[in-house]
Amino acid sequence: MKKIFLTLLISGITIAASAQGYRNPVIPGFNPDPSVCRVDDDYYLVTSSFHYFPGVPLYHSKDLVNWEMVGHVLSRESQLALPEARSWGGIYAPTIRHHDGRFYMITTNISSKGNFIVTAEDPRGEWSDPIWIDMPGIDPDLFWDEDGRCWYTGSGNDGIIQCQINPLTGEKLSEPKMIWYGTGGRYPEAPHIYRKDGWYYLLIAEGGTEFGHGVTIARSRSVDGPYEPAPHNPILTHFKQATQTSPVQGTGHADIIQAHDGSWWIVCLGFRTQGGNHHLMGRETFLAPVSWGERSWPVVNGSGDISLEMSAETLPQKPFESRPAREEFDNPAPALPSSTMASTGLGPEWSWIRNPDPKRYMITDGYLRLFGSSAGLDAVSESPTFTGFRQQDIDFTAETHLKLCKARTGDKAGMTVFMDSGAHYDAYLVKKGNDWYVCVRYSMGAIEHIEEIPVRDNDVYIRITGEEEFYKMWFSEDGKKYNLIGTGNTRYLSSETVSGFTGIMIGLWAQSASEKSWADFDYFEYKGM
Ligand code: 6LW
Repeated sequence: MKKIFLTLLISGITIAASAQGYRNPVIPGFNPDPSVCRVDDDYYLVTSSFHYFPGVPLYHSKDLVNWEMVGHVLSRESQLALPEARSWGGIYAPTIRHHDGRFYMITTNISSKGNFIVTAEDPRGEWSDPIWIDMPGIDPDLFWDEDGRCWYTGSGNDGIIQCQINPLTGEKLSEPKMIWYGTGGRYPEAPHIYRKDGWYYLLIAEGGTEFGHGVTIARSRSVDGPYEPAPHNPILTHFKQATQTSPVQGTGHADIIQAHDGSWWIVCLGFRTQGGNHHLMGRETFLAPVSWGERSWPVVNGSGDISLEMSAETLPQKPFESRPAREEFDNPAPALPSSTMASTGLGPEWSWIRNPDPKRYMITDGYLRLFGSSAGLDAVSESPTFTGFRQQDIDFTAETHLKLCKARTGDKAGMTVFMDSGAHYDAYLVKKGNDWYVCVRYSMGAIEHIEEIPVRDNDVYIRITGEEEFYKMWFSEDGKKYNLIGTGNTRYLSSETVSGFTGIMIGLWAQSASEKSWADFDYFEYKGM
């Protein structure tokens, strides 16, 4: 039961109910490298997307706790080419900022030409084509100084590199300069610059995005340094005795923001461990309060670490209508302007692998219709017929009902828990001659194992359940009685086992050598426990 504090403001009897406490992660599932900006009392947050399309998910909030996914910044191929990108390629960390009435998002496409900016007046609308910047490295940040100069600060050459730029042309206006190497952790990265009380603050991440991750900060009287490190670095880490047994690990890659009520907050990435020291849902977005303590250095959550249950007093909470657990595929989602995948009718929570062919996806007659191609889930360069939904809970149930139409021998379709091309468990229907089988496939690098059970016809229900140690695959012929057909250890699909920077996507997929068949999915249901 949340205690509600009622605050009576002197200027009038205005009752602002702020809530006590919230749950982390505030944006669950594969949402790493968060960056946040504010316009009045609207907050916009972006995360990395690697080889998934569209790129750079965009979230909106009124209170930093409740977030709604409003689309993607990179929604067209002219913004996001992902040639042969893998789960450690494509789009790395983004930064979102608002300046003089315009939104800017800067990021890196390591599978294309590197660092670039896109801009928009309406963040939910169409963003510009890329403005490329000839700077090395990743994790670019944009900062406008009081004199109007715009500074690019990024991670490159084993330190933090900076130059003045024209953000509308990408032109470099000063010689690049190394401004800080961090406090000695490997991979000093994720820089952001802030101006407060006459200081320039440089926030970075060090230690690498695994268990040794942390956030450090330094400050200077001039934007290009020299920067003096805080005495209490790392200001946020779980790589310390007090938190190495916490269910939250890997905290780092952060962005600080002042809320519209004057309070300060930090968003960061972290991951929830399961089955020992493994994580499956990728790095997720967490929130913590910041206080400016002694000699005006920021202190995160009082102790420099965070938890799943946070007791901080929040902004007045304004939750959004939650997404229905079951998507019936009978109402195409409103198309985002100029989005390549608008024609599919699928909402922003769905993602594709590399640049998909929109013609292979459509919502028609109340079905999501997928036209399989010869590319399967093990493809490393093409875009298989697949659309994925982020796993957001350790314990969940995902379910669908499909019919495989005009199928030839070998054509298949089903559901998958997908970490990467060589790391997924699939439950699917396949045609062999005149017979139909439901199969479970364990794909773990060079190891593949398939089990099959004969079924009556081309119409089956498939369910995948997740828990701490296992994914379990089920099927039903009547939608009532489900039969367990497979059990896979979560650890063999974890980021620690597979590497890469993404997280599990629960995918609907189809594959057809003949390219003449299609799969009709009449619903997808996801319930977190
Ligand atoms: C990102 C870097 C990092 O660019 O991992 O955790 C890289 N931090 O800052 C990919 O997410």
